[in-house]
Amino acid sequence: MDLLLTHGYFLYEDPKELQIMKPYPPLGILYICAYLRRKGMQAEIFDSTFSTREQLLHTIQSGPASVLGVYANLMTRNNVVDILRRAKDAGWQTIVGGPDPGAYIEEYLDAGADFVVLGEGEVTLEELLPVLHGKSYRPLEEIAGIAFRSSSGSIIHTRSREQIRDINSQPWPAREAIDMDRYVSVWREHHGRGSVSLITARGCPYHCRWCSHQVFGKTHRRRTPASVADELAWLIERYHPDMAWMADDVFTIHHGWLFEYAAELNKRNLKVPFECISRADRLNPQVVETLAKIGCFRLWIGSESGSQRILDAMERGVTVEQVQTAVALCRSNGIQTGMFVMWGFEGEELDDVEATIQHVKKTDPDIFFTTVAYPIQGTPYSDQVADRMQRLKPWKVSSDREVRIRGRHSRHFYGIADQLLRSEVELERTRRKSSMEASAIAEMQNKIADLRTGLLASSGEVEA
Ligand code: B12
Repeated sequence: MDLLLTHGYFLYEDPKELQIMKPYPPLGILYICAYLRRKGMQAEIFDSTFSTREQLLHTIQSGPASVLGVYANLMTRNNVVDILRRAKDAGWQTIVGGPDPGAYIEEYLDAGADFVVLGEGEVTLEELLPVLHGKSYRPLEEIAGIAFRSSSGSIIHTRSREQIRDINSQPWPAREAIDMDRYVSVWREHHGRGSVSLITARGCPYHCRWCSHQVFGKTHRRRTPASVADELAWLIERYHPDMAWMADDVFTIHHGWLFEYAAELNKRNLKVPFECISRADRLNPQVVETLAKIGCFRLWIGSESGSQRILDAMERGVTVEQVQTAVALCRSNGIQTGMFVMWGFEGEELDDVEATIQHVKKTDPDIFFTTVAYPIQGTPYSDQVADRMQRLKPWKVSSDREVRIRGRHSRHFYGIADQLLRSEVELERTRRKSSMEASAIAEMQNKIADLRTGLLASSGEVEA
């Protein structure tokens, strides 16, 4: 075997996901595997999602040792660090890639990675693996897109890896290398329908200050509508899913593409319900109507804040009104909406929190998720708060989420804001349905008044 690919995500160690049970395979390593196999290399995947840490370690330790490539994001970091260390101990050469390592080159090299791959992994591994297996004597310094330690211990960072120009020429993810049916059946078991994921583009050109552009920069490349339709048709034939998830950062980024894709699906009489993520400014009546026609049943929109001041500070490039209009458009086209809300971005004050509460109440999405902003290393937001940021645990055993930002409102404050938001939205929904007794409504109003008092009282609490 030339390369064993894995990732550090173990579903059975994730109590939150065990309740949600909506797993998808890691497309990045599946793409790499397919590419290397096409080039005649022996690449395999140990998909950790449904497996245990012990099973992975057993595979590593029982050898024979070769080259291990691990995908890491900020959440899987501590598992990945553990895997790298164990693999080194068992004699493997180790490579790490994905969105987290490029932002922490030195840390990953110190934690047991022989190489950090920056950007897309396909071509870099095609060039690196023959050197590691002694089949090529090309100097490592000549291989673009890697960082490693020289024999003197200094870190060598080679020139940037050029991005794959034509992503259509790439083979589809090597789903046959993993137990893909298990993903579909877990979905079906827990949600009554099986789901598959696919991706139509790489990279996002927007510049929201908190978002990581570590792998693809701010570029954007799309596959052809026909190629995506081919993959979808094959997925349906091979795995019989009941729905799909288009895993793009912004699915409706290119309207012309979407209309062509819709025509392609229509021509083939292909329709499978799907969900996707988009931005409010990339939605209009024709786009939403098209989405509905091709089977979109739920659209996720990053709404983030109801305060224009904060949206502008995030460089989100979207207005509060655009979000409200987009959600209403979806509703009138029978598409459910999910909204992401972010608390605690730089400069957020009580008025902004209140604006967000009023915004979500007014917009009334079918679902919304909230998070307290966290600085992903390498983002403008992270640079902005760097001198006030304190890691709560050592890097190796934490993620970029476990940090304190001096001067920001306390976690307690955002906890109350969150409860207030949920209570306000619930009351608003109840009122709309007019299904609740007046006494119950009064009780909810009292709870809201208490929460608002609590929010005000805690607004002076800041992180030390
Ligand atoms: C789909 C997705 C998810 C899915 C994951 C499902 C799955 N198993 O794939 C879900 C919804 C579950 C999810 C959750 C989260 N996600 Co997410 N997600 C994405 C998204 C939109 C697409 C991933 C994808 O398929 N990309 C396409 C492939 C081709 O790209 P790739 O994975 O980066 O792989 C390429 C390179 O990285 C490299 N590479 C990858 N692996 C390896 C391995 C080796 C050895 C080598 C050499 C190279 C290499 O080569 C690959 C091919 O070119 C990305 C954004 C993006 N566009 O990538 C965010 C992204 C990965 N997610 C992110 C985040 C923050 C999260 C969450 C923490 C969010 C949250 N608050 O809960 C969670 C973490 C979940 C977890 N426990 O791991 C961040 C990660 C930032 C970081 N620095 O770590 C990203 C980059 C979004 C962003 N721009 O901020 N996510």
